[in-house]
Amino acid sequence: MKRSLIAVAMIAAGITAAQAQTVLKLGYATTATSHYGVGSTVFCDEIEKGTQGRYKCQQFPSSALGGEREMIEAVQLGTLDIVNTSTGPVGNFVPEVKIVDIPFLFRDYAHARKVMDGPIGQDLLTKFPSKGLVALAWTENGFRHMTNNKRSIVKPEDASGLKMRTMENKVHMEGYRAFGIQPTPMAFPEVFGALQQGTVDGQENPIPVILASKFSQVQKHLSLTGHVYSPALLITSPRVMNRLSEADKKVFYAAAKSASIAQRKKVNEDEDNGIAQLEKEGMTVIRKVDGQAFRNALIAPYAEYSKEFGADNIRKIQDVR
Ligand code: EAX
Repeated sequence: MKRSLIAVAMIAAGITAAQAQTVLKLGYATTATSHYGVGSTVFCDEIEKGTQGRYKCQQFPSSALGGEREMIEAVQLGTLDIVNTSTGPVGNFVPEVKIVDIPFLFRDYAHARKVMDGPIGQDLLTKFPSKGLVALAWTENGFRHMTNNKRSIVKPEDASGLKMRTMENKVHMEGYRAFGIQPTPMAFPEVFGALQQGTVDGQENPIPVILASKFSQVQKHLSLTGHVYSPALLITSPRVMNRLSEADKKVFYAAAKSASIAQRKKVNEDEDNGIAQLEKEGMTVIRKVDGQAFRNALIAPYAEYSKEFGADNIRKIQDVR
């Protein structure tokens, strides 16, 4: 009799523990071994450990759940719990964020990361809840570079007339038009096919994405334009956060911070080793790009950006040291 009571108690304990475990679906655009995968895995490991297994993730890499805009919509609708996404389509949901997508706004990684982790970046995170989203932390995609199949790009004239895939991002497209590019907005899952079929001549992405997506198989030329910094974000929803205890909320925010550190470290590694790798895979790499010529081409778009975001807000970002 006593033995069966213990057995029942143990089964009951097992059932409640299993029942108590919540599996959160987390999606992102690139492979599980890419920078997004590394960051997301650190996040998932830390929330599982920090909540004694009460929360864990099911990851959906490689755009398995659709493009980044679709995944953000799904988080808003409640069919997805968390997305690790570039800011590409985020401005369509939280317009204030678009300011960080201005080409040539950031000098280098140190400047960009300082702005994101500082008062300006943290203030932008407060703009999400009113849109049915919760931004846990800034992760990172990286500085974007141009690839194409037609010719090497050293100055804007070389990019002029090229049909380039862009993210669904008006700030980017406005700038790229000033380089003479024909911007073609497209969700990320369609990019490899479009390059392969020649629907577009080229695209622009950070080294970690070009590497992870094997774009060397469908693109000849890589120019290290570094024409825009591409931040990323771990985004969830009030629906998920409201279920968490205060202690678990702390675990989630701390895990997101660790994910940011790990993802940035992976971006650094890919930047250090990836260009030589892409050359080995057959790409022609232009390292010496005329950055000033690209900046000069942006005078008119910057006048528009100043109207949209305020010249002082742009100056505040540029002045961060
Ligand atoms: O965030 O769409 C893009 O080009 C992004 O860089 C990609 O989805 C990774």
